[in-house]
Amino acid sequence: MPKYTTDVIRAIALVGHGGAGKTTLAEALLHRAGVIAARGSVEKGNTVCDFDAQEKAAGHTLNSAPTHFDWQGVQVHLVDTPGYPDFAGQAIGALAAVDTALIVVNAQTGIELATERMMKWSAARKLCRMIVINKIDADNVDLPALVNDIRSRFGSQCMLLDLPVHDRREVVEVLEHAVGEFDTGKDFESVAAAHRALIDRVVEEDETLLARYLEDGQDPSAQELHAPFEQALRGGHLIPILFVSARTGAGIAELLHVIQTLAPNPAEGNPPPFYKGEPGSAVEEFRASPDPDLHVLAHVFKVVVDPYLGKIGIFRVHQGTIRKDAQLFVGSGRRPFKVGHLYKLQGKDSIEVDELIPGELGAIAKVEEIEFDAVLHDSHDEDHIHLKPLEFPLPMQGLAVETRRKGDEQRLFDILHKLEMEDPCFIVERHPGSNETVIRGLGEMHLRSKLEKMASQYKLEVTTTPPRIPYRETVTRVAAATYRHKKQSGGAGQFGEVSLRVEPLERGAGFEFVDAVKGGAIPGVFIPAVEKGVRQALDAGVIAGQPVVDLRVVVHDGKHHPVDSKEVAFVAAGRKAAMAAIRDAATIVLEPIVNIEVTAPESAIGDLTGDLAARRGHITGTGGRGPGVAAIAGEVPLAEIADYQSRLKSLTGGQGSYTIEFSRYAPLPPSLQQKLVAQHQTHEED
Ligand SMILES: Nc1nc2c(ncn2[C@@H]2O[C@H](COP(=O)(O)OP(=O)(O)OP(=O)(O)O)[C@@H](O)[C@H]2O)c(=O)[nH]1
Ligand SMILES: [Mg+2]
Repeated sequence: MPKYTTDVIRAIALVGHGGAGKTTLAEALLHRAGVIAARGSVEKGNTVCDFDAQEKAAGHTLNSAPTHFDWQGVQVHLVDTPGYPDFAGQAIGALAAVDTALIVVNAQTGIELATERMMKWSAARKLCRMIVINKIDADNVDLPALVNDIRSRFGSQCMLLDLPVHDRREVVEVLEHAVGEFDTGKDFESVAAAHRALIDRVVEEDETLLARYLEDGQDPSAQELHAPFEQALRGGHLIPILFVSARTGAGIAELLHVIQTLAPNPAEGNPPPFYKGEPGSAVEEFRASPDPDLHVLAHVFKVVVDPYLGKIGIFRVHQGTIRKDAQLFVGSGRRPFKVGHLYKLQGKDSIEVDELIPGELGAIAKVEEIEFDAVLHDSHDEDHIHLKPLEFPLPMQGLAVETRRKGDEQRLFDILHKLEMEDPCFIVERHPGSNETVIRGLGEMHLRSKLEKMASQYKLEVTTTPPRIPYRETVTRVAAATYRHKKQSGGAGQFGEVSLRVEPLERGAGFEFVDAVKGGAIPGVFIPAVEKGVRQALDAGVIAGQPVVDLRVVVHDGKHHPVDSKEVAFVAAGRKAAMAAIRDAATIVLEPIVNIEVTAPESAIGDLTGDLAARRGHITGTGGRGPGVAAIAGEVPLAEIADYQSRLKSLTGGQGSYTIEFSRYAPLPPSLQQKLVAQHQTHEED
């Protein structure tokens, strides 16, 4: 096995909209690099990256898939990611594992939803970005118009690093090629002009170089340009645009050359945003250094639960060298685990290796403590290091699930728990009150893929129903109440009196409990009991049976009895006092509002906006998403879209799709609130 050093490592994620050709591009790169003898296709279901049965059936990527290959002395770790917004969790996770994001754009459809999102998300992670325009072989593509579009949308720092030539059958790199006998046709300006623009930009990063260049007009050497080029990438002052056809192979060798010579190695990218600090204490930035001889620091960016191999943690090494048989800790865990086998992944294949150096991506299996976002390390010095959390959309699309067979309940929980571990945008909620188990994801397709996986991989059949809407209650004015709990039954009595007041807090603030009792009116030992009672009242809800949020409860007075005061008495008094105050505090019901993004044929947009308006929604934007396809963005109450999938299907002839994410809680209109309150009262009386 060849020995590598970190400077030859390149870690790259292929990101971008669904159908842009990321998986096909990965296939072309792996083929060109000699990893696979023949190129598979998404249509045939035989690509390296879409190896999962569900992906093959769906014809698109559902999970991120790490691969690796060697090219002219560099080792490239390439992660293919899904483009569909339903599976965004996997794409966002991969951003934590690379230095470079290749944002793949479909030449036929231009800038799409995920193009914009990935440009934004990868910038937020300070990744070096390159835009790869794929499908240049296709008919009716207008590449200059697309480049203009990209530059006007993302800025003039998006610059041509290569150009399609000879009828788009080939591509020529313009940093190294100053001039040349290339026929750029009517598509683009000359190679010379693109070359000049690029050099002008790169030399700006280095004052000495710039001064010399201005004076003698000579191009700096490739070697001299390297460092300023990396600096421009790191700073986001340069976002190269490249052209490829994953189908014909045009531009693939040039892309590999760019990866080899210009994509940053782990030391040249922006350092990963690590923090150090014990829970609850101040945190400070921590600089991991891609040095193979330091302590180990690796970050788990993906977890897979395999029916045979158990839990597989897929990680990137940021510092130190992980060796087979080493002892590693997970986060602040006290007990180390032994690295029995160490792997590099190649789609579905795990290739056993002896060590992984900084910059590399790898995997370990059968370690139960490993979880998504965990930091692996080999010394207690690094117990409290974590990576700046990735920002994931908050899943809101819900389904209540129940097993078909009685007795399968425990299995259901176990399986849901496994699915939850694998996907940061999939969550499972248990509602003890209603005994409901609700799964939440980003869209209907997302949840359907989980149900399919439960059926095929785990052989568990479930029935689904729309879940209850997670309403909340909140107070809108200050109100106070006193409650005395007194019981005299036979022997020892119970006595406790609580005076408290409730105060509204801003939306999202949650719950604050303040003990303002003076002079021991309620002895300190009973304050936790009062808080317990208050929390019981808040959890159970007061006017509509929904949890009460965004309020401060200040306990300011009370009474106790030297003999009869007991914990139970103060729990009861706290609960009842809180309920009384909340009843008096002009309490309202809040409902969840979600951001919705609908993609559908242009012809259906009018109907869809009308339909959303009728659902109390409001549209924040509409826009083109490629030929004949449009997108609508807006906000809508979650309660109004329980049946949206079937409506969308009928309005678009099955051509539409949508995703939702949590936006905020907002007051329920009074008439709807009355209905909910009345329902709750009848329920209480039953
Ligand atoms: N004409 C042409 N078609 C291509 C090219 N690359 C990919 N395709 C086709 O585009 C479709 C989508 O390709 P994929 O590779 O699955 O796209 P993806 O970006 O991985 O899509 P997701 O996994 O859904 O995010 C497939 O039908 C490919 O055959 C190309 O360079 N030219
Ligand atoms: Mg794909």
